[in-house]
Amino acid sequence: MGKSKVLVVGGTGYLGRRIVRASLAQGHPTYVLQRPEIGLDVDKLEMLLGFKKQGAHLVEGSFSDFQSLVDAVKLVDVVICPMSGAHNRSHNILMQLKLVQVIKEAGNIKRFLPSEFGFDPARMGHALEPGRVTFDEKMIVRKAIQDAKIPFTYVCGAAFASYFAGNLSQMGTLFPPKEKVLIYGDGNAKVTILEEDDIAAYTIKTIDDPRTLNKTLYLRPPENELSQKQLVETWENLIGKNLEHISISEQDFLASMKGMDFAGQVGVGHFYHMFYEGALTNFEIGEEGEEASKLYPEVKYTRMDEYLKLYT
Ligand code: NDP
Ligand code: GO6
Repeated sequence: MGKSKVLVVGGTGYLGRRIVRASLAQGHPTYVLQRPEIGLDVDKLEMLLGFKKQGAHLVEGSFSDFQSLVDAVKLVDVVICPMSGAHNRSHNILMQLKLVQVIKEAGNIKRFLPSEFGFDPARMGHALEPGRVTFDEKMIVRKAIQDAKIPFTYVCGAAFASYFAGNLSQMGTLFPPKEKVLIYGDGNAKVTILEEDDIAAYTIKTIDDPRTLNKTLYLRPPENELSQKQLVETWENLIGKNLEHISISEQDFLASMKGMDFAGQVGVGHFYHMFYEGALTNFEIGEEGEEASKLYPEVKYTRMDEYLKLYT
C-alpha cells in the first residue's frame, strides 16, 4: 500500500505548517489549500512557496466556493484541518461544517482529521464559560462527521510547549519568569506538554493506521506528563537558581477572569481545567482511544528538560 495523499486545510497556521512539513517528511504526497482570502499576507505567501519548494502541491480553493473545495478534496485520500480555535469570536471551528459537507459530497476520503489538538472536548461537558465554546463547537463538528459517516481520527491530549512550557505555564507571556513564578494551587496536577513538531509527527503517523480509524488518538507520552511543580523544578535545575514560588488558590485564579478580554477569559478557563482539575490526564484511555507513544514508539519526542534548554 502506498502512502496516502494528504490535503492540509489551514496549512500556514501555527500547527498547520508543522503538519505540512511532517507530511512531506514522512513521504506523503502533500497538498496544501491556497486561499485567495489571504490577500496580501506575505508571511503566508512565503510559507506556501516554501512548501512548494519542498515538494508540496498548492491547491486553490475557498470556503466561499463549495465546488473548489470538492475539487481539492477529490485529489487526495486524507484531509487534515488544523483550523484556528475559538480564542477569538470568529467561530472558525464551525467553518469545518462546510468541509464536512464537501467531504461527504466528494465521497473519496479515507480519513478526516478535524481541528482538535488539545483538550478532548468529549470530556469537557462541564467546562467553564466562555472557554467552553471551543469544546462545544468541536463537538458539533464531531457530530456532523459521524452523522455523515466520514471515517475520522481525533488527535487530542497535549498542550503546545510554546504556550505552556517555555513560560513555566505563566499566562500572558511566552518567556520564563526571572524571579517569581505563579503556581496553580499545589502545582501537582499532571499536564501533558508536547513540542508542536512532535504533535505534527504523531498526527501524520496515524493517518494510514487502521488502529486509530474512528477513534481518538491521545497524545500522552508518559515522560512529558509533568506537574507544574516538576516543570518549574526542571527549569530551576537548568539555570541553577530557585525562583520564588507564589501559590494562587482556585478561587483567586478564577476571579482573575473578571475584567479580562474574551481571549483572556477563555485562557483562564482553559488553564483552570488543566492546572487545577488535571483535565488532560485525569482519566484512563478506554476503548474509544489509543495512546500515541505506545502506537508509535519510533517517534522520538522531545523531553521538557531538553526543550527548556532553548530558553536559557
Ligand atoms: P491558527 O490560529 O494558526 O490558524 C490555523 C489556520 O486556520 C490559518 O492558518 C488559516 O488557514 C485557518 N483559518 C483561520 N481563519 C479562517 C477562515 N476564516 N477561513 C478559512 N480558514 C481560516 O491555528 P492554531 O494552529 O493555533 O490552532 C489549531 C488547533 O489547535 C485548534 O483546534 C486549536 O484549538 C488547537 N490549539 C491547541 C493548543 C494546545 O495547547 N493544545 C494551543 C493552540 C491551539 P490558512 O493557512 O489557509 O490561512
Ligand atoms: C490554548 C493561552 C496562553 C491563553 C488547548 C492565554 C485549545 C486547547 C490544551 O491560544 O486558551 O499565555 O488544550 O495569556 O484544546 C491559549 C489556548 C493559551 C492559546 C487556551 C489551547 C489549549 C487551546 C496564554 C494566555 C501564555
